[in-house]
Amino acid sequence: MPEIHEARRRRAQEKIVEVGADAALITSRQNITYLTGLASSNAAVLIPADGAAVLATDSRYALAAERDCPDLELIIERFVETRLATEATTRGMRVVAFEAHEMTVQRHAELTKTLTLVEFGQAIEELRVSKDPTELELIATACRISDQALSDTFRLIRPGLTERALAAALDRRMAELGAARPAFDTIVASGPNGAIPHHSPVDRPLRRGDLITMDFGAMYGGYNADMTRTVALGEPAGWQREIYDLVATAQRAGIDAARPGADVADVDAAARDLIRDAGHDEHFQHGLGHGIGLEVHEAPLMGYGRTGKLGTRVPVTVEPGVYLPGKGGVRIEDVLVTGDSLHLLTKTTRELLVLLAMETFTWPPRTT
Ligand SMILES: [Mn+2]
Repeated sequence: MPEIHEARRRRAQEKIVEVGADAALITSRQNITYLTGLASSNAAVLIPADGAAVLATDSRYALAAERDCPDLELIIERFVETRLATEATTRGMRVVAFEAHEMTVQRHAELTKTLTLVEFGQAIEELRVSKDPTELELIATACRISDQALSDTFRLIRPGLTERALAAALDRRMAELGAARPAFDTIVASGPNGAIPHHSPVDRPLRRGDLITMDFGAMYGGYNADMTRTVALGEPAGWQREIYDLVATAQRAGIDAARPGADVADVDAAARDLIRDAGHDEHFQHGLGHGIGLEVHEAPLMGYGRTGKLGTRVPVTVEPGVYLPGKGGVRIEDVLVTGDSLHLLTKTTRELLVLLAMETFTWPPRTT
């Protein structure tokens, strides 16, 4: 929808004027998608402070660019940045704002041969924080696919199934339900592996008595979901139920605190203080959550030491965990959208699911 992207570029132009540049050279892949509609692994866009934008991408994306960005001046060229630097000079733009966090030292050196570069900061990322209805609908769809894939995969969970097979089953189900791809490498962490927050699935077979943490999400229409559930395989031990209930209570407190106007450090504290008061301070060391959209992790980041207040229509995750080295762990994560009322996009129950499948599963299935 070109008019949406044009409106976004107009807001970007206000930021370009603010930093005193003649133009901005946008090189972040997600920012290019946000401002033009094009998803390309090799593109850059030159946005003048005043006037029409110029999009450069290579021939592999020419047809997609003509289709998705009919309103833009298009340059098909492999060396997108140097070409746009030349275009800027030719058109009398000398001072160009650039994205330092999306630029190598080498490319920067090349561009400064012809341009005066000034830092644009994360101006476009700031525009992206609060989502429009189209974006919220895409994120909601990505979350619906994730919820459904999890619910369809529960029945597979039984002793003998490996972490890797369970992760593959989740990924496959998300694809069948319409996901473009998993938003990130799916985490399945069982038993003692659950103590590693970002464990990569291995060939460990699930065992009765395990807690199993699944952290995954679908990507849909360029937008991401990110959710985590921890389930028990067989009746949980006392310590397992205890940390589960603690994390669930902390997560609820974090969700309730994530309101427009709230300081991100206070949202983090709402959950973290409960975990600390239960004696598990050292067992929860990562941030409470993050914004989500075109990127899985984007502004605002919610953790201690982070600053800023939540706005409205901001999708954020809330994902406290407790990790006991050598024993296991629990994490529960949802996506909510800030607003006047509670608006959770991931809806799978947060009660502890106790899976009682008693037969052993062989993977891959035996062929006879
Ligand atoms: Mn997350």
